[in-house]
Amino acid sequence: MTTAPAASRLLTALAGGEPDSTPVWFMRQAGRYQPEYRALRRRHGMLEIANTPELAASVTVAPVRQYGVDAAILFSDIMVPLGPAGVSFEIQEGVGPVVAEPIRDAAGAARIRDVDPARDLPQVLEAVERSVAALAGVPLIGFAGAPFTLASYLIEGRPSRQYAETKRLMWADPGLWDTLMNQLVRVVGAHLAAQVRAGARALQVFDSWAGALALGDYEASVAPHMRALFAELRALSVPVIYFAVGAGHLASAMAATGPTALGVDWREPVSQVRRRLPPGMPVQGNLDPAALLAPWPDVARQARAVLADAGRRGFVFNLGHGILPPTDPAAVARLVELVHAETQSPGSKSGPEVERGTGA
Ligand code: 1CP
Repeated sequence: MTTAPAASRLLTALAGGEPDSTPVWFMRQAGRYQPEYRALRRRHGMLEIANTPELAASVTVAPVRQYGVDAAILFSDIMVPLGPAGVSFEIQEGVGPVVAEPIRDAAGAARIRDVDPARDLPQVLEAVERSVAALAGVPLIGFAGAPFTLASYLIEGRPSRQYAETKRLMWADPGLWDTLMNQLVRVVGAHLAAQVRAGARALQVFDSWAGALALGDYEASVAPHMRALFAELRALSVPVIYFAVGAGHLASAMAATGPTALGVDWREPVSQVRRRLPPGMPVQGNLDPAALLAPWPDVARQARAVLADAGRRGFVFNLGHGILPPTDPAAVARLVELVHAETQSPGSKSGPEVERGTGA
């Protein structure tokens, strides 16, 4: 690394500033809706792609080249660091992560070991390095699952709707819960720090399922661990986005744990969530992912409504959750163009074609 990275719309917005156009990227921007990804998946498993640096980097970088998004997100999964932590799992077709031996007791929690990413996850760090090199200044977002969301997979053993076992353990054995959460903070903290050292310039922590918790339970059993995690991440000096689904009731409690920015879903307008956040905290969101399945005039109308509501300062355009598999990639490209064109500041001369891939 010889030169300072170029200024970036994403980083400007995450610093609370007003970029030349609103930055846009999408959760799950690399995935099933892309014919190229589906073709690759016919030959390789999801985890095989994530664990093969050349493949992971090419899948990571593709949406920047194809759609002109302002950031890439590492192609991996929130479960990946749990492998070397001692958890045996697979990603089942049409299901998601399935854990061989769900954690229900102290012996189970004690199986979660520390992870040294340089030793245990070198292929992921190589994927980060290769992606960063190919991105030519466009920032790479590193990520991890938040301890609660990881704990939900570890305890339930698979995707869940009720999180009944997770809540049961949280209430029945607070000591065991804290032991497990502390250990997950260690694993996640080490994994995120290693991604930044390998070149990631922003981080997103996915607490996708935290919205299932009552506010009091979030504050008592999750927030202290998030505070510890974000305090540790501050030393990395990169912005950290904290995201959950269906978690409007948790917005101010989540913001108080110390992330740089909050990722919000589509259920509430950004302006309304902002009233519950510290003044100036950057926000990312929040077009309904299903909107991208609608005819273009509906996509455009809803995207414009998000932009008008959220404003330009400290705002990163995204969906409220991941891109849905039936989405047309052409609609994704068109949406990126719309966001850039509609938010272009009067003084900036370069259009979307010029900007594409430069990271400016
Ligand atoms: O075979 C496949 O292609 C399976 C689909 C898939 C993909 C493309 C899975 C299984 N994981 C991934 C990649 C992935 N996972 C990324 C890639 C980067 C990008 O966004 O482009 C990321 C960021 C994740 C993170 C992830 N995995 C989350 C957090 C984001 C979210 O969706 O809320 C979660 C909850 C998971 C678990 C997971 N992995 C896979 C699935 C289908 C799921 C969700 C299962 C469930 O409903 O609980």
